[in-house]
Amino acid sequence: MTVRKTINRIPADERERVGDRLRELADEEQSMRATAETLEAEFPKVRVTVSTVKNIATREGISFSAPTAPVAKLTGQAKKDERQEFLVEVMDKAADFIRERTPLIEVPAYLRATKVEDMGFDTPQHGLALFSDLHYYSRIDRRASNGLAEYNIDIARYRLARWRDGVLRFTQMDQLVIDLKHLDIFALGDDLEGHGEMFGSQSLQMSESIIFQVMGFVEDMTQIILSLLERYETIRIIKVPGNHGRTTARAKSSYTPDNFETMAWELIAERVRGQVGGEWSSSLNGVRSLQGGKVDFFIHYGAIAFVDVLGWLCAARHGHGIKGLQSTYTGALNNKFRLNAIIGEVINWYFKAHLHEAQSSESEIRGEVIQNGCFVGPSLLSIEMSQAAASLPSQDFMLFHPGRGKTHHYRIHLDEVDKVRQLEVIGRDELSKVVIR
Ligand SMILES: [Mn+2]
Repeated sequence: MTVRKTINRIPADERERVGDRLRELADEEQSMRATAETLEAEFPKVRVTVSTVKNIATREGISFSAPTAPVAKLTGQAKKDERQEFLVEVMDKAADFIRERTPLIEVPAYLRATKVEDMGFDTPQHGLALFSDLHYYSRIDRRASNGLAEYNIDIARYRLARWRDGVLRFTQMDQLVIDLKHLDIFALGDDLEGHGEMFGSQSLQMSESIIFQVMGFVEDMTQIILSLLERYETIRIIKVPGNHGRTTARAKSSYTPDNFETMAWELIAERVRGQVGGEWSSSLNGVRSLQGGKVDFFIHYGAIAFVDVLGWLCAARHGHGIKGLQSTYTGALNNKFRLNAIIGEVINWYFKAHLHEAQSSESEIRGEVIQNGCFVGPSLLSIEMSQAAASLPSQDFMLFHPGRGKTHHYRIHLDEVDKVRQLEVIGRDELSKVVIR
């Protein structure tokens, strides 16, 4: 017995003859079933089923007036044959589909390259590090939170050094293949805990007065910035004020330029200038800048900074009074959309801080909001409020490309779980028996 071929597998001229004959049979008011049977009898090399007839009729616009009798229920061998035929037809159709499909574009040669010089990483990129919510000299007593929050100057200094090392580590990794010589630091505020009267118990939750906070921060931060020059040729620092640097007790009475952080960064810049040079100047908008040395500073007295990073427009602010990304009409996204309108441009990257929780959202074409984490980790406030929250302390670090924008986004975690959360469950473990004297 010869194996019949499906209609698509026979030579074109024979296919045409089948088609012509099909049209004739349809004109003779044959049913589809009768047509299929006649065609199978007349063309012994072709398999013609009712569905073959139906497909050709649909494609050629041939209508069958005679109704097709319902299929008699097949049993035994007939049923098996029918199934076999159906299977062959499906496989033929699948083979045709694959044959007629255009292949995807090939993997480019530079992606198959094994030598770095053939890989095409020849566009210089910039690093971009967010720095915020250090709250230097804040003291969260572990005993006040039952171990769910703890922070003090030793923890803060450890995490500050760890941030430096994290930035240097990712930089080192990327410098193996990328031309990466410049770092932008966006200092988004709350470097210090504050003057002690921002809220009722603040003075109980800090270990130094504001002036000593400034002195300690200036000392350490100067050293940190200079050590980042170990892997970068140039650094640019954009500083905006945070709410914890304010000089008034209440936020409502606060005047943005009066801020202890702003003063601290002027001192840091002056100390850095002594090591690596630069000249001071002020813009008409009051931006205090130190430029021309290895580290440029742009210290803002207003709340929001606008910065061009390799052609991409970035906005930076602390974000006091602005909710996070989960707040639909009143949060950071809404604030960004409004700011787009105020300045008359789509801000490509909008960086904020304040809420101590890392978040990001890309909700526009070429527009993203990135909320930086913090150094503190959980606090009394974050644990005790109704929307209780805790996350590992972190800071975001990115690489920017002139054509592609943000290409890398790292999160530098600053501590380990057991340092951030010290859970005590009475009756479960031995921890409750330890007496701290
Ligand atoms: Mn804040």
